[in-house]
Amino acid sequence: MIFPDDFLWGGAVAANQCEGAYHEDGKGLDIQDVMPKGILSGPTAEPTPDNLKLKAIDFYHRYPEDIKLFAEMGFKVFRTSIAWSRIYPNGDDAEPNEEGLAFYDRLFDECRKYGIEPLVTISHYETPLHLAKAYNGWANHALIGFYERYVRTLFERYRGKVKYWLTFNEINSVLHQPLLSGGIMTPREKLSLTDLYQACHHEFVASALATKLAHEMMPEAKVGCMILAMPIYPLTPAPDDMIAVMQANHFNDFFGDMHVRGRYPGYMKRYFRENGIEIRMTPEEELLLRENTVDFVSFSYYVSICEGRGGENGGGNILGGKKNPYLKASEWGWQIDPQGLRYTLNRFYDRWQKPLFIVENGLGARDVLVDDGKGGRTVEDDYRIAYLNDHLVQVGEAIADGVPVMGYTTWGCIDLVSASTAQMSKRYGFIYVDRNDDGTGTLARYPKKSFYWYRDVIASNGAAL
Ligand code: BGP
Repeated sequence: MIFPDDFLWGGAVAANQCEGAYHEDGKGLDIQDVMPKGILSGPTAEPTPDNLKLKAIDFYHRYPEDIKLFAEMGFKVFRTSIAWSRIYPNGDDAEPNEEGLAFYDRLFDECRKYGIEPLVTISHYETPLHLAKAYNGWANHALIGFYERYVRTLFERYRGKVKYWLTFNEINSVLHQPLLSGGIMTPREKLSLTDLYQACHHEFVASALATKLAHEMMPEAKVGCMILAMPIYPLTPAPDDMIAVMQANHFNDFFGDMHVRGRYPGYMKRYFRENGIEIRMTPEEELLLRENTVDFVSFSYYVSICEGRGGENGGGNILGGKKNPYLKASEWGWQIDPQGLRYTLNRFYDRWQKPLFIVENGLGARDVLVDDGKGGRTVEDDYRIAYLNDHLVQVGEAIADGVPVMGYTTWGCIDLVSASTAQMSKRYGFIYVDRNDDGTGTLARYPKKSFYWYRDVIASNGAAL
């Protein structure tokens, strides 16, 4: 496998799933602090002790140890998010919280100490709770202004330290998980299609504003959108099924089209027309979208699904999907399809002609800690090595196909709290964290077998695959 010399190998996490310290140093509450069951339940009135994210893996205090381990693996890049409510505790405050800003200074400095480039998600499923409660999150136009103030603060503070920025994690998920993704308190079934697409519009405008500001304030910055990607295959060769696939793709491609082409595509205008959806937008917003398109497209990749008549539900991730009889699935029913990653890279590059960055990929599994025979403990996670190896081989194929791939960050490079289940037992890491679903555990870190495998892959720039 031949990877470019400057290929950005690394790993990814999100603040709410690893930091903990949910009300330290002036942090306000965010929606995750009241979502103890992940996407499986609605918000609680206030943080409850069963919410593992309140402490998570205590990355807030243990980050020097963790970054050191990432450096041992040879990471070139580390993707994390900034918790919005550490910077603006309520989201609509007039002044930022200095202690929150100082934390990320320390974190980015620690990365830079080892030559690790930070890749920052500005908003990763962690809308400040006050913005959710008082404004109904991204359903409200006012969020654009609060987000703008927040990103301006970030860019002023971290220019020179952070070059790569992502505006919204898995932006297309807002259609499916409005609370998790957009801080929208109104339950999904009570939201009209107009409400949902209006929220998308607000995020598009905010994303374009962030891109504009980044380019003005940090000439060397690269800004990307971030999409939950999944190839969709027809259940049969029936032309009807192929059209169903095309239409299903539109609902995800729409988000990339808005960021790369900067205008509403014809297929969405038709959908809006036929479903009585009317988006309020100003000519200034339309111009902003057109003039501030992204530098690269990033995406998460875990599964592929099927579309068409019949079929059985249950093959997808948080977006849902139909089963593919040719694929095996993880314990949580997420279908495993390494070739789908090559296909996705090719399809996205054909469509957008922008550099691509795989910022999430990995296998959630129940790991078992065992003696390593040398007095320590480890996890023999050959299944994870196989998953990642198979996917990276397909990344290599896509690069050979001529697709410019900037880098690859495995999801949950250290075990963290799962977004969908809100539990620890769905683990992705190269590093095991001793914490259990009931909250017990020492929080000690143990490199797994995959830790050494990834170290060799990076050291050989992919030749070891
Ligand atoms: C993506 C999210 C992540 C992450 C990952 C794995 O949707 O961007 O935050 O958690 O999926 O999902 P899970 O934790 O549900 O297995």
